[in-house]
Amino acid sequence: MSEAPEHKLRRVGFSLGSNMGNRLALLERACDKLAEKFGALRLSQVYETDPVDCPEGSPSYLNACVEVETDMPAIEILDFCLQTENELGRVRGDVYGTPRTCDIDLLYCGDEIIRSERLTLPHPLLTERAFVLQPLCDIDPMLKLPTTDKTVAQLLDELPPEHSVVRFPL
Ligand code: PH2
Ligand code: MG
Ligand code: MG
Repeated sequence: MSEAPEHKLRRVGFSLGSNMGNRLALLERACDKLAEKFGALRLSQVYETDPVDCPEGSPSYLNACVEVETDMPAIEILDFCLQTENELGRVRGDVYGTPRTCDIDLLYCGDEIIRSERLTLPHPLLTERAFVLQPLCDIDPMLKLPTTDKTVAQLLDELPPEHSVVRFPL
């Protein structure tokens, strides 16, 4: 009998973003909380990025990606992300893309494909966003998501250079 997916150790990726408050400190705190929960992290570089699909005049973001290994069910990981965002002072606005202290998006859980009311995996916008693909390439440029034959490096290469993503010196 095959193991239930929730009992399998698999690679789980997150996108971190902040465009309000002390952005770098907030990303660091998010990483600390992820490390506390999941143990060793694979960390990308940090990038300063143009806001994409955000209200006019939104401040620029700092973005990064993190990968962990865990057997935790995806929906519990999602709940952990939301709880951590709250702990980091996130207040949800009614308008998409309002400035936030910290956004923690679950990007992928191994080969799981999920389309439920609360969660879509892999993250539906991942393949269109340089602010996610660029840091993912730091972690593993050869990574392939279960819904595409292309590596994240290929996907990034094929994106039009619409939005600036610049390495943020630490
Ligand atoms: N997050 C969004 C919308 N737009 N743009 C950038 N550059 N970085 C983000 O993290 C981001 C965004 C929704 O969560
Ligand atoms: Mg997001
Ligand atoms: Mg989010």
